[in-house]
Amino acid sequence: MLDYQKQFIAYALQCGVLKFGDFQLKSGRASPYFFNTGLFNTGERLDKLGQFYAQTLINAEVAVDVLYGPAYKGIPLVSTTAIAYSRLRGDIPFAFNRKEAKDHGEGGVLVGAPLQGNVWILDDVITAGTSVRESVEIIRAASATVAGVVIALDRQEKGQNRISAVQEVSQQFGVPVLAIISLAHIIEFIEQSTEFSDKLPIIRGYRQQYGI
Ligand code: OMP
Repeated sequence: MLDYQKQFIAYALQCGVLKFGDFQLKSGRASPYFFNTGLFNTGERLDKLGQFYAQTLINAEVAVDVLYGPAYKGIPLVSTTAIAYSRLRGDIPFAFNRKEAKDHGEGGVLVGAPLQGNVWILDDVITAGTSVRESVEIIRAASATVAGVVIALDRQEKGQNRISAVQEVSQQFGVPVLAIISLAHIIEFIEQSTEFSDKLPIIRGYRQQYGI
């Protein structure tokens, strides 16, 4: 685990984004942990979140021409990541979509920079992959390349096809899906901490049962 990944987990715990307890997931599974990115809900938190996304792209040493955030949650995400990325690597264009196409003014569903070259989709967590699918269609319709997807957490859980939602998206569109952190990092973090050591057996058990 890299330093910034450790810092991200510590910060997510501090903000209440990462919680341990009993949670019911969209899939119906009972999970001993939950990651609620909606709690990155202050200026400072959003600022830091953008730095972690930008760091993930930079660490992956990939070509990045445009950042794309699917509405609605991807809009603050792409804005803060573009700011952070521009500070670390120089200016970077960004774009997002409207949920409702405008039929007047400039028209269309896209706002921001033109989609061209290697476009990276920024999302929070992938559960069913619906928003990524829509984003891929929009980007390809603009004749740009979907270079990949960046998410905050990869839960590394088996879906219906025995692979994870992240692997499914990656295979279906033939692109990498980068995550700031994964369940494996959370487990490593807990192993190294004294504060959460009591959570280790139940989280390991959960991974044993549902992990990929
Ligand atoms: P969308 O961003 O709208 O796709 O929602 C993400 C979904 O993932 C929501 O239904 C959340 O409840 C769910 N989710 C998390 O946000 N964090 C987790 O750790 C696990 C889930 C989940 O239900 O799998």
